[in-house]
Amino acid sequence: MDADYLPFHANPSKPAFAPPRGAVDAHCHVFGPAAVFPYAPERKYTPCDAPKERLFALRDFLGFERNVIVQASCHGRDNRALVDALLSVGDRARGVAVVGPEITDKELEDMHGAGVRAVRFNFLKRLVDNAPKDAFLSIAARIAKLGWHVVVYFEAHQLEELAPFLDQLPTTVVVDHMGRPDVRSGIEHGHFPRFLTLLERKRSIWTKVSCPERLSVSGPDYSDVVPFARALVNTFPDRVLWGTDWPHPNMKSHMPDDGKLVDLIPRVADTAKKRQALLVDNPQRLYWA
Ligand code: 0GY
Repeated sequence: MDADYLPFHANPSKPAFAPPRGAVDAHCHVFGPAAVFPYAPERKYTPCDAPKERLFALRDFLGFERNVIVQASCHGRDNRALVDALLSVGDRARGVAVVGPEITDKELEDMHGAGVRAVRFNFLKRLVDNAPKDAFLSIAARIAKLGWHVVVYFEAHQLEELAPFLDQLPTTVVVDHMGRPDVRSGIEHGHFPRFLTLLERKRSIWTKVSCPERLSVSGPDYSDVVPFARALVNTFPDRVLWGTDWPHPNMKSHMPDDGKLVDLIPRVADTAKKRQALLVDNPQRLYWA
């Protein structure tokens, strides 16, 4: 593990909010254990091991029933830890893989059998050396045939440049962490209005109202992030997902208490109907239909 890497919270609090039956944590990761599933040579960080057993124990403790596990950059294109976690819980998890153009149709079909339903294209320069759009488009055309979708991770300032690429994707597209707005700008200024316009314009684009701990400037009650998530939940109630982002790689300021993250949900989705869509019906439709 890197010297400055913060491990996940050892004793998160029990949330006061009880998620509805069938609730899905739609953004989380498994890391290693490195002795079994080594980290990728090209990785930009070396995390603390965060094995599947810890993830599934957290799922139960927080009151969730299912997970969508997202391949993170520290495992590169080696999806073995992800697939192993998926196979060990059957229908209770789905996966988002990272693949390159070298992937064979047989490998994609095997991943589908394990529960993978999407690929992730990561555009964060601090996480990946390159993000080849042409290769991504050819991968998207192939995975579309399996009924999969695309998850994209970028920062708010990259949206303008990426919009034509997003327009070319033939599948549903899920944008990680609300497109990473700069919360100091407020919801009516900066890049966030452009993101809202994109979702208005394209019904195939969804987003995760996740990662207040990464976006907040005000600190661990995350009040400054709530208006962004509320705006998305209220405007696009059938195209939003929620996730813990456990084990929260690359946090520098603090490590969030996962129970407190769950307790933010009623502030973001203020009716039972909105919470049912956010936590159960939307992920069910996208990952389990
Ligand atoms: C996240 C966020 C981060 C890391 C990754 O693939 C990754 O390594 O996604 C980050 O550092 O912002 O969603 O886990």
